[in-house]
Order: sequence, then C-alpha cells, then structure tokens
Amino acid sequence: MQLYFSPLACSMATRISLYEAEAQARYVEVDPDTKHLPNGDDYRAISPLGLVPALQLDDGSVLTESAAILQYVADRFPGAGLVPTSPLERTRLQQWLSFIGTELHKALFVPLLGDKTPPGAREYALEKGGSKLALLDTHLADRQFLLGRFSVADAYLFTVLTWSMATPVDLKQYPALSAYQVRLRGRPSIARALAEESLLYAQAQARRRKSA
Ligand SMILES: N[C@@H](CCC(=O)N[C@@H](CS)C(=O)NCC(=O)O)C(=O)O
Repeated sequence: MQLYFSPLACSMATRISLYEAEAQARYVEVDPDTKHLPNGDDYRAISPLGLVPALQLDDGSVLTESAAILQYVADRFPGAGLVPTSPLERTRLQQWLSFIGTELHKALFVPLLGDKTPPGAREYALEKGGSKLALLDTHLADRQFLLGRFSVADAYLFTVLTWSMATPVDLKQYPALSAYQVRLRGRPSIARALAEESLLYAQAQARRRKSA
C-alpha cells in the first residue's frame, strides 16, 4: 500500500498508525501548493480534491478521509490493537475520530492556519475552540489515552495538536492535554514520524523559498 502525504499534515496520523502496525508501505509526498508528486504527476488524478491523506491499496483502489483510512489500517493489522473490539468502544473511537476531524481539525485549526482566512474568522474559531480543548483536557485528566489504550484516534489527535505551535492555541492552558502531548511524543512510532516529517517539512519550505 502507498500513503500519499504532505509533511506534518493530517496524513501523519496514518503514518503513525502504519508504524504502530509495522506495516509495509510506501510514502509518496504531495506538494500541497502545486498538488504535484515527486515524479511530476498531478496528485488529483489519484485523489480529485488534492487533499491528503489518500491510501492506495495494492489492487490500485484508493481510500480517502482520515477517519476511514485510520480504521482501515487498524482493521487490516488487528494484531496492533489500534481499535477496540467491543461495539460500544468502537463507536466511542468513531466518536473521537469525528470530534477530532470536525471540531478540531476543520473548525479550529484550518481557520487558524489558513493564509486566506477572512477577517474575524480566526478569533471566532479560537473562541469556539476553547470549549473543545477544555473538554479534551477534562477527559484526559485521569487517562493516558482517549480510550483505554493507544488507538488511531490518539494518532490523529496528536497530529492535530502539533499544529498548535503555529497558531495562538496555547496548550499550556490545558495541563492534561499538554501532558498527553508530551507523553505521546515519546512513543516510538510518533517520535519517528515526527522527526521524519519535520525534516521533510523543512526541506519543502527550503524548496519553496528557493523557487519564490
Ligand atoms: N476530510 C479530510 C480532510 C483532509 C485535509 O484537509 N487535508 C489537508 C491536510 S491536513 C490538505 O490536504 N490540505 C491541502 C488543501 O487544502 O489544498 C480528511 O479527514 O482526511
């Protein structure tokens, strides 16, 4: 299988999950501005919206949407225990994946990170986002992970939280969430993904500066 990703984007959650599962996979970088692949092909021929992640399976079929891809990876490698087995806990996992994808990724971080965000939208997102971060902080006050053990939802939450450093979101206001971030950073799959993607991000930025 082949993961289409951009460095430090939400696709990093799938990379972390693939590392957790010790899965064999290829990683293909997508330029988020041009939508080009390293071989010059247009990524939109693979995934029409040009968004990462996309996971191409060995039969050529393509999966999109983080919540779906993450669960596919977890189901494909059940030995890694990346999703709960009971129906109720599996639904809780989906609850968290939806929460992270909608309330945090799209509603909070996209307006804060966007360079074309309309005036006032950043402040609105930041104000609305406070209660979402506070909810997570309360939930994590007496837990190591979102569920009883590490799951693909933690891979996604960790990825989204890394974006806070480029925004006015101050995680220090949320001690349990901050501690969670620090704790997860020490996990081998996460440390490896973060180091690799930080380097690729810096290289992509240098290429962008050179061509500007
Ligand atoms: N709903 C999609 C959203 C994916 C998404 O927004 N990806 C971002 C990176 S985190 C992207 O590719 N942005 C490039 C763009 O907006 O052109 C998912 O959950 O996978």
